[in-house]
Amino acid sequence: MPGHKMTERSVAELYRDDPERADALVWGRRGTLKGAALAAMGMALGGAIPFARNLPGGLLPAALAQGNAPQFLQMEGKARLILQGERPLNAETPEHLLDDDITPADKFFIRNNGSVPEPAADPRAWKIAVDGEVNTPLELTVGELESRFPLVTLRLQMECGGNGRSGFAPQAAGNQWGNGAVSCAEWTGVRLRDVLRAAGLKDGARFTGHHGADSHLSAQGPAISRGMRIDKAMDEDTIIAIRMNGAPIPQMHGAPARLLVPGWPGSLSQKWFTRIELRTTPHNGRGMGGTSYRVPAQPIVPGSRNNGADFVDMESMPVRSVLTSHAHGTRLPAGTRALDIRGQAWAGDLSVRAVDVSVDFGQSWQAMSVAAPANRHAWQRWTGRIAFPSDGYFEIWYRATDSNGRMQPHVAANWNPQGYGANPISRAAVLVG
Ligand SMILES: Nc1nc2c(c(=O)[nH]1)N[C@H]1C(S)=C(S)[C@@H](COP(=O)(O)O)O[C@H]1N2
Ligand SMILES: [Mo]
Repeated sequence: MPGHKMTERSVAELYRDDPERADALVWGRRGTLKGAALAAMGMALGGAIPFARNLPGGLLPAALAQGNAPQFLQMEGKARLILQGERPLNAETPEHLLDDDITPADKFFIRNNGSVPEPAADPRAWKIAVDGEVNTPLELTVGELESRFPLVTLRLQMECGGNGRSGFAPQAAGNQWGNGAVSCAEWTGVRLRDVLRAAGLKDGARFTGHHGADSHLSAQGPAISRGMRIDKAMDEDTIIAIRMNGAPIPQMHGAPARLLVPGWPGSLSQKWFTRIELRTTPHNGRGMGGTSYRVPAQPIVPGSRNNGADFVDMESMPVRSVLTSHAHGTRLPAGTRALDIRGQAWAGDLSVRAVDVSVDFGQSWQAMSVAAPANRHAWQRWTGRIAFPSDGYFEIWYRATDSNGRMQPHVAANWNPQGYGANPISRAAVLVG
């Protein structure tokens, strides 16, 4: 291998400047890390690698696998979210800020497809129309919704369909989300099914189409307009929300009313909600069809072109976990041998059966305790204690398993052009000493 020609210093520098090239040089073609190269990698990481013997061949240590330094959102009422884009405004919550069981407004990720509308002058007079395949089309104000239908309060996870997209190789189009395009707030509102029943569903009402008040930046027309199968619309946890965490919904998150469709792609949870149509055929709004919020029914060649004709709509989101007690890149005092860690896990319409953690590059796994959800569609708290045999560089690998037994895979699977459904095992680098 070429390592013997390099000084340790140069390898460390190469890792800083061009980690992928450094990795290729260090690992060579044989994929075993030895001698000078191992020492060099340790130096780049800031400590020895006690479990180096388990490091899978060619795997770039998580501490070195970072892209460009992130930019942060600076906005009144918002935490230091990772900025994904300014026009339209998109920002993701760093994993370690997702530690609350109920996501506070300041830590709630932002996903816009267009402009953010001006606040309504009179929120209670905001109108929502129900039309299409119904016996009695309705137009209800937010005030009428509140007085006519029972109010429910639920903790509901909402996750962008593209959460985890940065896990795809080659890179898929769109915001390069890590794991932080997710939230679990406490929402108050009325069940969508109560409102639909009040309008009276005709037999032909098989699908919904959702509309909001925002417009697209590049062209005329709506920012996004998606729809779903009627079963999900009639699920008892699908609501028209009018309060978030006991307060009016912040303007950024869809005031004065938004749909909340937990467990399915966040794009269904229409903000600034103005109208729902009942349809005999799938909705054809912006964000429907082709490769939008759709995944291959049969795997396609990663990086290939595809018009999505054979794709299927993404429905229940795949299982995922976040580590919230310690940020990636945490440095712990020398001599630290035990660490209490925790996080959240969720699985679309399913629940989470297990969360397992490895600190030896996947050689051994340890079960964490997983709490029951506060209600269906709430995320679940996991906790546990891990041990370090010595000082050095470690990676905490964390992996959740859903109630059907499916677990997060080692690498993002089922590549698709717009990058939906990536839920690989996550790795957080920790340096002890
Ligand atoms: N009207 C409207 N609703 C919308 C969107 C939008 O751009 N406009 N974005 C959708 C997407 S893709 C997601 S993931 C969620 C994000 O909600 P948040 O910004 O409150 O986090 O809202 C959904 N609802
Ligand atoms: Mo989204």
